[in-house]
Amino acid sequence: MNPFDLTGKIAFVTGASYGIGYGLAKAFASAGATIVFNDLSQEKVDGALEAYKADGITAHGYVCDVTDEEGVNATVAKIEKEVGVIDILVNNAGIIKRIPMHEMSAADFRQVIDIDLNGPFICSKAVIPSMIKKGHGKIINICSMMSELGRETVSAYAAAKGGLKMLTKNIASEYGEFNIQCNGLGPGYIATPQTAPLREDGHPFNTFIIGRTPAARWGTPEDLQGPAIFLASEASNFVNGHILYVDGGILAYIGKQPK
Ligand code: NAP
Ligand code: GCO
Repeated sequence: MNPFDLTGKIAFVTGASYGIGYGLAKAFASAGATIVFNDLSQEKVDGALEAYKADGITAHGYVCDVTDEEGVNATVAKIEKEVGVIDILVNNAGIIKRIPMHEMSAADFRQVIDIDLNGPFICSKAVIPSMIKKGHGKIINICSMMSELGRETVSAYAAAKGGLKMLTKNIASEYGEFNIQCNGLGPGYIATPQTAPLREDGHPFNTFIIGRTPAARWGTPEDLQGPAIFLASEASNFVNGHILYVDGGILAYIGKQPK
């Protein structure tokens, strides 16, 4: 028996048209799972369906905003009717706004919290009843270095990702008895569209992160695939409320000493 096998499982990865979510969905598909994802526009969903098809994956895409509770509930009901009950939920959809806090509007702060923290609450709440009925479930919340650390200009994002760490622990605490495991995956700095502005040629942050990462490189979505399969599979059935950091060693490292 291969404990990492996802054959027969239905994985719903939010915001998985590209970036980390797309990478995780590909990994789950390679382990045998059926892939379901959502995005904000039909255009993005259609584009992603083509990309999945080109990668040999028959995915199921839905237009849904993770902050819209009615829309999420309707989408989960549609998925259950059209594909089947969700076994694995990955709360991946997220945004960041890099604005000095004293210049950030309350509306901007609220929007980040809404998508990055309220969204995972809404999506988890939508899938848990069927997971309880089915007798098992996996919820994986995509946390961040900012679940543990702060930095200039990302106050809303850090507050959301810190909250997501505790929401992860609380879901684990409240639903562990139903054989539902809720864990976090905490990527370090990963090369995706979200971090593209930080990786522009000569951007000081690019040099900073490479010096702050023992692996001395940016991560890729592929670096997250193995850890995500572990958290989505039977191999992690007694792992609950844990944040698995996949950061190349950032959280262990004080930073490269000046030469
Ligand atoms: P990304 O490239 O910006 O992709 C984010 C995805 O989420 C996009 O598909 C986006 O769709 C979708 N999305 C945004 N708001 C949504 C909403 N309200 N409803 C549904 N979908 C929505 O980001 P990423 O780098 O792949 O990051 C994915 C997750 O990993 C995020 O939670 C991020 O905070 C986290 N993370 C990223 C890094 C990193 O270094 N990249 C590190 C740690 C954690 P649209 O394109 O339609 O907007
Ligand atoms: C930033 C980056 C980070 C990454 C990630 C690190 O501006 O600091 O966007 O926040 O997205 O969350 O784990």
